[in-house]
Amino acid sequence: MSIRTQYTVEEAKSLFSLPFMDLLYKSHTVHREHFPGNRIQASSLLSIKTGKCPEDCSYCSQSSRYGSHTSVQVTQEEIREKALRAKECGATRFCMGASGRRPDGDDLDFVCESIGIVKELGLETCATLGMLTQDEANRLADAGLDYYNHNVDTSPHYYKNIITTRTFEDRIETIRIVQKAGIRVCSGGILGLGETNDDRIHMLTILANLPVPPQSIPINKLVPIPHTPLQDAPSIDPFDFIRTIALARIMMPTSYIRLSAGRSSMEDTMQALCFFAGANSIFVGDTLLTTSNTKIENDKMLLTRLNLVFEE
Ligand code: SAM
Ligand code: DTB
Ligand code: SF4
Repeated sequence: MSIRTQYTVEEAKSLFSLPFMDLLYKSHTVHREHFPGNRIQASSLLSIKTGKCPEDCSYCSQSSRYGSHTSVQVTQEEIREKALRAKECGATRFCMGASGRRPDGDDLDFVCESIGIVKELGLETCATLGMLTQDEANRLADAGLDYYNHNVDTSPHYYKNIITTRTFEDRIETIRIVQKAGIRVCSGGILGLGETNDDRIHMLTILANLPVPPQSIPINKLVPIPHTPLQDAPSIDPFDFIRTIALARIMMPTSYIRLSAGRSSMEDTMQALCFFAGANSIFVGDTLLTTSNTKIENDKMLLTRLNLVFEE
């Protein structure tokens, strides 16, 4: 079956504004054509270098502009322990995140070695380290990195309201570099930054129209962080959030859609609707990068109540 991935923004808008039930019926049907039902992939996160970031991303706890003045680095022993714990929680992928515009100093050597440690435990690896040169991406590929996370976050038009120290184009360029190195891409966005539905639709259309769409698409709900410019951002309408997931599923039918940050502030019923709309991945574990995640006991209970199982 040929899979359609080229969409105009106008086509995406008409999908997004279908009657809610029609949109979910369509997205769930597309989901079942490409994935088995009732299965959720789980990933786990660890911040390997936290804080003191020179970038000004308005949502982030780690920017030095909003008070993060110290940098903390984990050891490889801690990485091994956290990866083992992630596996116990049902994760099949372990994502190592670092603050910063791009890797510096010994960062890349450290990550390349850590990839080996995590893979030895039988987990897939993901890293999110900011911008990369082609040489750095090639080194990560040689070390066996499975996925690289690099979010576009929002629409090109709205991007400059959220981050001024880099551009939307910079993000796309790094995605291109990662793909050229043969690493699978994880790229999505954050909802609740004050953007409109048109911004959300535009962001997804750009991702879907990439020469190869990201294999993994995280949809984050903003976790408001005190002292950042977005600390009081109004929370997004839940139905618009669900519509955005459904649109991502329809336009990127073979990608995993991850219901990412922000699950702690969602009712179980809201999460269930997101899964019905096409989300088939979550982050498990006590913490995301710097903030709390849902408790694994609660996630397991939710899966049981919905007869969902973790993908192995
Ligand atoms: N420093 C690297 C970079 O910016 O590419 C990697 C780490 S960065 C924290 C990874 C992603 O986490 C960001 O691109 C953003 O999409 C997401 N994120 C950060 N803070 C968030 C928050 N408060 N709420 C929701 N998502 C957030
Ligand atoms: C993604 O899209 N979300 C994750 C991961 N990729 C790196 C990060 C969420 C961070 C939430 C805020 C925090 O814990 O600092
Ligand atoms: Fe730095 Fe990444 Fe946070 Fe932006 S999102 S401030 S680049 S750690």
